[in-house]
Formats: sequence, structure tokens, C-alpha cells
Amino acid sequence: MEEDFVEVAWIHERGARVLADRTPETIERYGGDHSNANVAYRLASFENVDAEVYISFSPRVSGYTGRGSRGLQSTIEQRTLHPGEEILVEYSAPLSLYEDFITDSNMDVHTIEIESFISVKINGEMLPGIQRYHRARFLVCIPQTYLRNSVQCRRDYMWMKPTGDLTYECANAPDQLSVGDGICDAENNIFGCYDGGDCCMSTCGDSKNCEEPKDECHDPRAPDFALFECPFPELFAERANRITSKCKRAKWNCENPSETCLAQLDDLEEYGEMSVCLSKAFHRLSERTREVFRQKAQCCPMRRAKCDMLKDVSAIFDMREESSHSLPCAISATRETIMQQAKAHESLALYGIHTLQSANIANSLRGLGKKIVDLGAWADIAHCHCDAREEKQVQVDNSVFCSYPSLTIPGAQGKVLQTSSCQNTYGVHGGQQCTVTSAEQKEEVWECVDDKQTSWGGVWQLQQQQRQQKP
Ligand SMILES: [Ca+2]
Repeated sequence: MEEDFVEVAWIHERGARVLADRTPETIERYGGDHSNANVAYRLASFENVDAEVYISFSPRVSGYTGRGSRGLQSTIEQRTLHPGEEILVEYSAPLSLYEDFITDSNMDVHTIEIESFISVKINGEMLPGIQRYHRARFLVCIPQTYLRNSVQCRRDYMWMKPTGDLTYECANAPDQLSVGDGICDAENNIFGCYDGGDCCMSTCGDSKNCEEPKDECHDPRAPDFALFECPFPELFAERANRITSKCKRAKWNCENPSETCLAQLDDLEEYGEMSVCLSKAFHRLSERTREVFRQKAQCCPMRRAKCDMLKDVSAIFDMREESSHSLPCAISATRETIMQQAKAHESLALYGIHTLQSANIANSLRGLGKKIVDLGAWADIAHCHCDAREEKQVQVDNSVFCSYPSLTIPGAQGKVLQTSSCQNTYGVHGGQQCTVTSAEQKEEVWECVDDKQTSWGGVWQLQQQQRQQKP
């Protein structure tokens, strides 16, 4: 006897993430609308009579802590499945369904879940043996920083653009036999070929060999391409110089770039993030190419305004690792040194190789209670004019130590400690200053200085009594 049954398959992507942004710019940039949470059933009938299918889809949005989960509008689907038929029942929870919750900070949206019940009836009888309950979970990416092929989301995770089908030009690869075998072969990891995808996690495929860690991803189309990389700066510079030298009109047309052959400069994206490549290849660029990029940067009014910001701060820091070309007014700094360097300045601005780098560092400095200006990528402000400035050095003397500022600064217990680096600390070193305000809103600056008695001891010295603040 032939066995009669209905096959039910629940389709959803494991570990799926939705991007909570469907503005036209984002859709264009990432090749489509990625804000929907999609699930589906594939149903196939091997019965010889019609089957009635009932499906409910109930989306639910939950916060980061898991508390305050909220059910959204459910949908019921009713279908008739004819004998021998195969159908797909799709459901999509659109952004419009959950976007109101995203702006609600109490909610702190983290996931969307879609719960679904399915039942299949034949002649009014429920078919047994079909799994009735299904669930899919989607992490919601609330964009913080838009990157090349990915988005950095709130809560520090990433959303990756789906790669689709990539093509590789591997005719020049020296080891033809190992292209596409899942093992990253450095000699084949050349521009355009990238060992047939073997060197990036996201493009390697399902081969067992792909499980080895991939740390040489040089394909800028892959979402796991490192943010601060420009693996082929020579090629980038060569191509850029060729474009600008061939172009008759070496003036960038802000309104209509496609009118000049300089629009081809946008093709340079295939070497990596433009700002990163520009920084790494700058010394190889011809003067003509540099001038074109300068004009290009000035087109954006927001970038033009950034140049003006340089005047409004007492120090400008360059956070790039390699900065052979920098703004004359900038001071080189690293993530480790900037906290200390920042102390000597009332207000500061910083830029990095990439907007993400500068944004991250700017955020970590906000606690200092100073005015912090995030200038973004160096490439965006490289055209600004500024003169070199003399750096005020804080000489930190580690041999001198003043313990517990909140207790030891004279009269501190009746005053409010303003300097964040002096709060909740077991002590500061010689040369460091702490600002306190008294009940009368008077500001005092105390510095930890050598006590000249012990080998390590420091005492507090009042540096200045500042203006009376407005109550
Ligand atoms: Ca290979």
C-alpha cells in the first residue's frame, strides 16, 4: 500500500540578523532591504485528496535583558494543498512592525522571534505526526556605524552583508591546483583572485578546510575583510595615478562627478575602504592625484565644516598607527597614550584611519569631561589647513604618589571631585591634577607633587583658585 502523507519543512536561517534600517541609502549600499525577519514553510502533498493547512505566525520583540518582551500583530494563513502539490508559505516581519520599539530606550530591542503553529487537516481530521510548533530567532542590528560590507550594531556585534556569488580572476595565480580548495595559499592571495575565496571566512565555502582560522582576508568584498586594511596600496596608488593622469579635466565636479573621468576614482573601492587606502598609499600618490582627492573631500559641506572645528579645540590627535603624512597641527597618539596626553588640554579633536576607529576612541574619552570632537577619517580632513602647534607636555612622575584623592585633597570631603581620573581611584602620580568644586561653587585645581621627604610620597599643592561659577 502506498503511504499517504504531507511533508512539512520549516525554513529559517540559523543565527540570522536583521538590519533595522531600510532607508534608500542603506538599501543601495548593502544591495537590498535586509530589515525583514523572514521565515517560510515548504509543504509537499503526497496525499490523493486536498489538505487544509492552517498556519499562525506570531512575531515578538524582546529587549536585551530578556525582560519586557512584546507580542506584535499575528498573521493567520489558510491554504489548500492539492494532491501532489508543493507550495511555499512565506512570512516576513517587516521593520514597520517593530521600529517603534527601537527608539524606546526602556525596551533596548535585541531580538525578534517568530513563533508559528501549523496544522494540516484532511477531511476535517488533523494529520498526526507533524511537528506543530516552530520558532525562529533574529538578532536585531541597530546600526551604530556603517562600514564597507558590514554594520557595527549597538551592543558591539556586527551585521554582515550577504556576499552572494563572487567571481574571482585567478588566471595569474601561481598555484592553480590549490585555488578554491579551502586552504588559504598566500601565493594565490593576490588582487582579484584571493585564492578563489579560500582566504576569507565568509567566502570560503563549506569545505572542512574552511574551518581553519582565516586571518589573511584580502578581498574587500568579503564582510570579514579587516576594517583597517588596504592589502594592495601599490596597486591602489598606481590605478589612482593612472586615472588622474589620463583625465583631461583634473578638477573634481562636485555637482556632477560622472561628467569627468574622475568618477572612475570610485572604482578604487575594490582595493578596500577608500579612506584607509588613501592613508596607506598617500606617499605613492602623484601630486595631481592628491589634489583631486583634496577637491573631492571639499565637496561635502559637512567635511568642509570639519576644517573649521580644528580652530575650536586646544589639541588635535592623529590616532593612526602609521602616519607619515599627517596634519601639521596634529599630535600622534595611540589608544594607550591618549588618556594621558588628553589631560593637558581643555578640549580636543581626533581623527583615525577610519571613522570607526575615531568614533570608538572618542567615545572612550567622553568620560574625561572635556570637549571632544570626532573628526572621523583622516582622508576626510587631510585637505584642511592648520599650523603646527606646540604640545603642552604633562610630565608624569611615577616615583611620586598621592593616594585616594577623594580623601586626601585638603577639604575634599566637603567638595565635589570633578576630574574623572581622580574619582574612585586608589591614587594618582606626580604631575597629575584634580579639580574640585566647593559648596560655594568655587573651583580649585590640586596637583600631586613630590613631598621631598619620602622616596615615593606626594603631597597636594593648590595650583589655582578659579573663577566663581554661576550657581
Ligand atoms: Ca587554496
